[in-house]
Amino acid sequence: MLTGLKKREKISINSMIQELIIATQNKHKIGEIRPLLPSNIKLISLKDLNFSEDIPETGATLVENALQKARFVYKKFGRNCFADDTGLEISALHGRPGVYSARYAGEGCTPKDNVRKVLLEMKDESQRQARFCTVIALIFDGIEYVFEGEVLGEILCAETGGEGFGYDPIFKPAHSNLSFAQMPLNEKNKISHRARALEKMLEFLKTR
Ligand code: ITT
Repeated sequence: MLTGLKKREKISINSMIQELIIATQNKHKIGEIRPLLPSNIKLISLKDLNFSEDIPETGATLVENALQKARFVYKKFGRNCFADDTGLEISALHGRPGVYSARYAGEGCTPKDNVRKVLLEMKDESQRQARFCTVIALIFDGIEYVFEGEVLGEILCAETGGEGFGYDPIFKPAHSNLSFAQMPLNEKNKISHRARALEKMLEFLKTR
């Protein structure tokens, strides 16, 4: 049985815990985000809620898509939630794949197909600058907030490294000798687009 003091402590700790649904079906994103969260934030995945459908993302920008995914989940579950929409923007390809990063090689394509398509399009290109951008849309107590993070870098000429996911094997952040796929998760998390957007959201949540 809890003593009066212990009970009070437990109640005050529980009232500090913020539950947040992460509106993604991408397990790699969850794997990157989870270790960056403080202990007072309890992350709830769509799998925890037995929800396995794809969430529509039909917007023309990362912001529109992130908001669309967060609104979908907020409407369905009525609980605080956030969504991440990420794009790889390559200067020589006029910002492509950008908002089309997930299905760049066509409907039903795999991340490998997308990487191959980028490598092919960049085959004879000497200007290889690119950036990853993540937009996080948070719906907290019914109000929408947007946070953005980016990392600049370049597209490699071949896939390098076995860590990470998606375009990581062909993206080398500026000031690094390693591709994202050559870095252990904690190194990618120090500088990534997603970690930077998340940091802004966590700063905001501290004030709640
Ligand atoms: P959700 O919409 O369910 O969150 P998704 O995989 O469709 O998952 P996005 O539209 O945000 O997510 O991402 C587009 C694609 O960009 C994604 O499928 C990955 O292949 C790639 N991608 C996203 N974040 C990445 C990262 O940190 N490193 C490498 N590739 C990434």
